[in-house]
Amino acid sequence: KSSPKPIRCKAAVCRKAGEPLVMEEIMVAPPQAYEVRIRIICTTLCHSDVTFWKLQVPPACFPRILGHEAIGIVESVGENVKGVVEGDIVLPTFMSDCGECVDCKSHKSNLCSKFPFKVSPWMPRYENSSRFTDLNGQTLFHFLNVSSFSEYTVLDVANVVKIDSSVPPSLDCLLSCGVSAGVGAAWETAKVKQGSAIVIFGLGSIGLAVAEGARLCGASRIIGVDINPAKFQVGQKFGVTEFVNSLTCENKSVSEIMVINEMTGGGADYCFECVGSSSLVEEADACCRNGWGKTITLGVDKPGSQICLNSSDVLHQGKILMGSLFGGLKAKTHIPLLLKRYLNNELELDKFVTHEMKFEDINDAFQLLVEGKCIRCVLWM
Ligand code: CXF
Ligand code: ZN
Repeated sequence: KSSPKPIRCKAAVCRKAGEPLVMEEIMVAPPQAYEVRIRIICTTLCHSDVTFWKLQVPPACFPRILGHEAIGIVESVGENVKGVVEGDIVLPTFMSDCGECVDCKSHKSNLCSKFPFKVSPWMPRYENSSRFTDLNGQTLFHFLNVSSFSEYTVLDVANVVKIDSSVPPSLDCLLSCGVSAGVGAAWETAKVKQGSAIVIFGLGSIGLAVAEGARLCGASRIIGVDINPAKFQVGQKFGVTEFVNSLTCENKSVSEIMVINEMTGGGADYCFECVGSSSLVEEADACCRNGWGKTITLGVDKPGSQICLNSSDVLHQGKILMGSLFGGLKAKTHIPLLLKRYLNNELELDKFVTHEMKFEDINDAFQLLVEGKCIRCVLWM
């Protein structure tokens, strides 16, 4: 078989922070060893795409191809690629799963230590190496090991999960990031027990996915906390049973007025911070029950922000605080299990898709997400 050639295709290039993406023809180089080149079938937008579209300071870099929730079909493979062949359907994941390091081999972690998570503009296995150029030969940067806002992209084999094709692609792609992160946080990181009372701070897409995960785990009370009262109605579709409007707390915080404490008779079993505010992590911790309450943080605050907890409270209260990247899921192990749960009519993926559009209309999709008008907008290539 002849070796793969560069491909010319369309991509939505982010040339300047906050400016509309530019649909252009680009060149996608062949996959190197341990890499696969895929044709994207469809892609969705996650809030991190918006964050890195707007960001003006490092690690921002332009021109860049954003996008990290997608599903694709393998067009060609580089040397030494095992486990996937041309024609396979694969789900890209921003978290690597090399399968070989101590951490990937342990069931206790999803944090690959061969390719530790970072927001790099390059391919993970090769230093300062991009597979994208524009038609003037200028390098285009990668994003989160995926860069799916392009008809073709190149991924490391550690960042693709082979999946069977019985689930519609528009639902598959949800599992690349946001929905997996939320569902996994309840299921794998917190290991929510049946009958528990949980609190979700922030009912955006991630918070709603936590609710879905908690519902699947059999939580009996799912309390949503948000500043937007309209979020209760949305949340109910995802299993939210009660709502606290944190704006109507007489200028006090949710923990100060003890509302969660009262509702749950002493504190929640689990709290999830889904906004990305370190002070909300402190709030979440304060709303957990002494002795066994667990707080899970999923939100991303500004670089360098600190969480401040009183040390004697920590000692006396015996609570747990855990971070959850990608819901603690090991991409190659857990994504096929989530798809199985969808096929068993347990995991409800359909309700996350609120909009569908053509890839060309990607700037409209950005607007919808910025204005908080969509959960997931699927873009068809
Ligand atoms: C996020 C995960 C937390 C750090 C920034 C990127 N991944 C995808 O949205
Ligand atoms: Zn994401």
